[in-house]
Amino acid sequence: MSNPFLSIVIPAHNEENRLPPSLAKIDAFLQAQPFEAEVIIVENGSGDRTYEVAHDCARRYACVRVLQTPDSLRGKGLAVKHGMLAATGDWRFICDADLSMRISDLTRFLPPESDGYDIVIASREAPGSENVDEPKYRHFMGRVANFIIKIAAISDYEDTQCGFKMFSGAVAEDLFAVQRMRGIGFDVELLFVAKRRGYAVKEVPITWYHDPYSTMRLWNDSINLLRELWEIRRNWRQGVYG
Ligand SMILES: Nc1nc2c(ncn2[C@@H]2O[C@H](COP(=O)(O)OP(=O)(O)O)[C@@H](O)[C@H]2O)c(=O)[nH]1
Ligand SMILES: [Mg+2]
Repeated sequence: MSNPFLSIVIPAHNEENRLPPSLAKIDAFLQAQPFEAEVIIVENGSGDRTYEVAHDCARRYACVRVLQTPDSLRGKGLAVKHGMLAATGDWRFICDADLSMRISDLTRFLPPESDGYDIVIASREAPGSENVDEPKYRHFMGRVANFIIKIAAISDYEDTQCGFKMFSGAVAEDLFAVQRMRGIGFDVELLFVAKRRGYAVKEVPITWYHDPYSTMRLWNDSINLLRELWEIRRNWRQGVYG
């Protein structure tokens, strides 16, 4: 297959249970679309059979392939960068393994809806969005994180952290080449650099179905996010992003 229209990049860490049902939904959706697509699973740092399960899925679905980051250290940012730069689609979509939005909503991130935009991000806070089954404490933590992100790095968005983001191929090549953050600060970093580059970003309100299983480590990931926010500012001052 040469240069598909769409690449879906799925970061996967300890996802042996959630990957198979999500890939079944994604494959069924893609089968019904008029365009070519590839799905790239990027695993790292798992303590379970995620990598083997991903390969089982790749054998079942022709559009799926599996990558691992070189040093097998964990990190969502590391995995997404690896997958996005390996992808060749005209449009490239980051997609959490739990698929906590309706797969049919994917068309809202593609032309004609994305016409005139370089990046289309899902938002759980924009008018028209909905949170299904999200516990109050999780929502509160998300709001605190957003408050800190606004002060420290970028104040344009109510939700930088949602795991569904579309990039045009050219913009993905540009942004992911300079992305440095290995953890969950990578979304902020991408949007921070995108703003400085003048890329046009669209927010799409989505219905979010909360999945109680989480690969996040509350304390570690929060501390890492703070550190990465600081690193983003330092990198910018030092001209790292060009
Ligand atoms: N490759 C990789 N993926 C990760 C890592 N941490 C989280 N992810 C993926 O990031 C996505 C979001 O994680 P999830 O546990 O759903 O986060 P939550 O929705 O915020 O609770 C999932 O696809 C995870 O497998 C990591 O260290 N490496
Ligand atoms: Mg999730």
